[in-house]
Amino acid sequence: MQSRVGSSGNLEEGKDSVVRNASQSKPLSLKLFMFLLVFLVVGFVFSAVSMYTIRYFGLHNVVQIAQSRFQPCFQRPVSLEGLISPSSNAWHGMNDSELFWRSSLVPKVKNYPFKRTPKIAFMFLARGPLPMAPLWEKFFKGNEDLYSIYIHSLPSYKPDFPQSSVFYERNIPSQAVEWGRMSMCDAERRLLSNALLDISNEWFVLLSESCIPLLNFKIVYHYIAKSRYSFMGAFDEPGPFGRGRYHDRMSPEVKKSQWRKGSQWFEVNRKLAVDIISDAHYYPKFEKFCRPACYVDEHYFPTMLSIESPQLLANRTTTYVDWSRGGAHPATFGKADITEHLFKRISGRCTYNDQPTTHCFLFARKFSPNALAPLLENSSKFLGF
Ligand SMILES: *[C@@H]1O[C@H](CO)[C@@H](O)[C@H](O)[C@H]1NC(C)=O
Ligand SMILES: *[C@@H]1O[C@H](CO)[C@@H](O)[C@H](O)[C@H]1NC(C)=O
Ligand SMILES: CC(=O)N[C@H]1CO[C@H](CO)[C@@H](O)[C@@H]1O
Repeated sequence: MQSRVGSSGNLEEGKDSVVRNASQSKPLSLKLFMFLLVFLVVGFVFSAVSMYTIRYFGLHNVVQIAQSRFQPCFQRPVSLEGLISPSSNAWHGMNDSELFWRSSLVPKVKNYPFKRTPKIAFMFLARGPLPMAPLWEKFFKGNEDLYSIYIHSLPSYKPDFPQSSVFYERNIPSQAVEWGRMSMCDAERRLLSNALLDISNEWFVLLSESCIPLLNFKIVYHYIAKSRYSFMGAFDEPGPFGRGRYHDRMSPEVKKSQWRKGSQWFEVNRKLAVDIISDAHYYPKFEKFCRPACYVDEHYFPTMLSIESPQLLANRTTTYVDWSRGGAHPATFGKADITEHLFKRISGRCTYNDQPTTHCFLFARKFSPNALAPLLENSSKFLGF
């Protein structure tokens, strides 16, 4: 206490003495003038010498090195944190080439030096709003460490999810998409790339705005996490809508016997996601020769992955869709369709980890917005959550 009071008192005294000196005799200011003159001359000589040495001995390198040595003082120290903690906002400033390059980086050391809880990335490919959002909110509730969400919508669409929503700030930088064109695959790759930025995302599910979950989160998570295979639909279909869409000039990268077809709505693991976004071998062929009416989104990933990693594929999708009504588009389920009968009907015959099962589907489409209310009301009965 005392010393603090004392020192501030000294400062006050110093101020007083400066004021007094200013009005004192001339010899002192002459001395000061001489001192400044000497200082100026020394400074001039020094700068002349240093200019000379820089010009003739290239000493500017020394200056540069000295500068670069100082830089780390002004930057944040390197840490793992920035790489492993995902950003709460899915938006970023990277363009596609920067994003795809960044998300193709794969660690070579297999053991993580931190606790990594593998998550499912739910990737919504939508035009604009997500009419089924309240049902998804209910589905996700209580499983916060096990999922992440990404939305690709029309670039003009302005999302308006409230801050409390799981969809808040989950829109990624997006571009226009045309049905059945390469821009559709580009959007899917863009979603995968964004989801790959989060090192904890291990499985990647593509969904549309008309999709709903058919089971509760725990069952869905377990089903995907315990599967030996990724759920990419891939089959060889003779006839005009299968092999008929193959173009001879896609050879030798893709032979006719390697041509596959499958549902656009897939689930892939991290390895396959990286393979998809870093592919430069098959992409040009599909872009050039799979043109309408080829529907590239039904062929590119199934064909490419069937050639590269057939042993990793279940060759089926887990997203149910009803083609029984015929026509070019599948059936849409509305309010009147939301009955116990519908969900009993959604079963099939398939294999899970090489065992036959009737539990083939985790998601279903297409549901119209007016189906939301009866689904929400009866979700515990029909969907188990
Ligand atoms: C992304 O930005 C980089 C650097 O400005 C540029 O070289 C590259 O062509 C851009 N890529 C795209 C797809 O716009
Ligand atoms: C999927 O199909 C490929 C051939 O394209 C095959 O090698 C693979 O074993 C199939 N997967 C399963 C789970 O049967
Ligand atoms: C098909 C069905 O069971 N619908 C039910 C959904 O929930 C509402 C409200 O609880 C019931 O009135 C419906 O019968």
